[in-house]
Amino acid sequence: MAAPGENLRINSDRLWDSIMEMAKIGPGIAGGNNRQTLTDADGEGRHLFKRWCEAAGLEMGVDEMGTMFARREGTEPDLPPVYVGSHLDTQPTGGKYDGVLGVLGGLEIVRSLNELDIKTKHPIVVTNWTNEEGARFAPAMMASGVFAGVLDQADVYEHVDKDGKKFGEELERIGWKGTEKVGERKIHAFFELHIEQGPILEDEGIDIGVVTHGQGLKWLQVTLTGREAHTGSTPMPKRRNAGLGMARVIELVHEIAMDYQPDAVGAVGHMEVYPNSRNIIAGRTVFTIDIRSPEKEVLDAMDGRIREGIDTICEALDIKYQIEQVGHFDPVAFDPGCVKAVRDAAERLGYTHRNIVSGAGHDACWINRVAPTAMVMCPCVDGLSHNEAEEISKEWAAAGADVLFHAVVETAVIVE
Ligand code: HGY
Ligand code: MN
Ligand code: MN
Repeated sequence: MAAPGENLRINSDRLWDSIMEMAKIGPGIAGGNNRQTLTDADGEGRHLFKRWCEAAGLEMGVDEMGTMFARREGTEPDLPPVYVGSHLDTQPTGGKYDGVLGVLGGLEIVRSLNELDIKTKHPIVVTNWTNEEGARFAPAMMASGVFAGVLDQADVYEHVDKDGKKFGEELERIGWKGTEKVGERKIHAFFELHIEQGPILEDEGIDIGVVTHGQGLKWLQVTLTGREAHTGSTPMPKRRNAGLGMARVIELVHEIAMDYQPDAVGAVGHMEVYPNSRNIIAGRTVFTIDIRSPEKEVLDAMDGRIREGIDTICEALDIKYQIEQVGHFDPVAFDPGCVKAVRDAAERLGYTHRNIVSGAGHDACWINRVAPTAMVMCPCVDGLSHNEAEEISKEWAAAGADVLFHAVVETAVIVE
């Protein structure tokens, strides 16, 4: 006799169609998406998600960070719900699946439960966390960070994008600032389905990543100040070249990350040069260093060495520097019970699986601080993400959503 729900499967066509429908909102220039947080496109995507949730009989709540919580009632409404979700905002040159798979995978679970007329003891809440990417407004995982009590809401409301627009004002402008206090919801467990955003699962031909840990991250925003001068008539020894300083720091970050292989990573993805004129030596550069490691000691060691190196580089070039930490979380270990539910589901469903450490940050990394949390990963083509060419197969999406389905309903407890 099969255990309750043993043969549950999501409807993979419906999931895929929903992902493709969402992908039409905030199209990129190369087949992916540019649906950055709190833009009109983000607002449009939120409305579509809300319509779908209401069509599935869910009750929508929105908190003061704009995070969306779509609730399916349980037979015991007073029990804390099982939350399942991710984010709908994308990078400026993002893919169709990063975050979206996790939100719509959660919605697909509800749609399937409705279709099968299955009830669960605990309510289930499908979640869209605001500003996971941190591309338009730093830091990443912003709303989940406020929910977990590690970021201050009033502070992040004042964070500005490159055009000087404030987060709090943009949230009001798109009409998605809710009234619910952030972080008051009680979470029985949280599950997040996400593409791996790396090459391991595809290279090894494995369907499911059972995410045991998430690596730690630091974002250091550096401002170098030299002196603007003529690129033609200024003798080399008299230059205070902030552009050269940035180039040397970028090389330094790479070299230091290479010292801690195979796991540490480091790069500079955000760079601004002022005045950015062909024949003016850069007087000021602003850029963000992104370093990560599964080991806190390594992350701290890289941080320290980079700061020392910046001091040496600036001394030699006679330029000034400021360093501001604009993002940080230590490596996380996900809840063993939830991780087991994911692993058992993959096993039961006959999917190949392996333990994996998440290279990317996710909302689950913060929610893990306030509730038992785990993640399910599926492969992506060439391990590529944060690139409009990001691609997955329908089968990978279905396998991930099936495993998510089982882990969620097992935790929410099916009512016979
Ligand atoms: O930066 C990250 O790891 C995530 O994609 N926001
Ligand atoms: Mn993501
Ligand atoms: Mn991302």
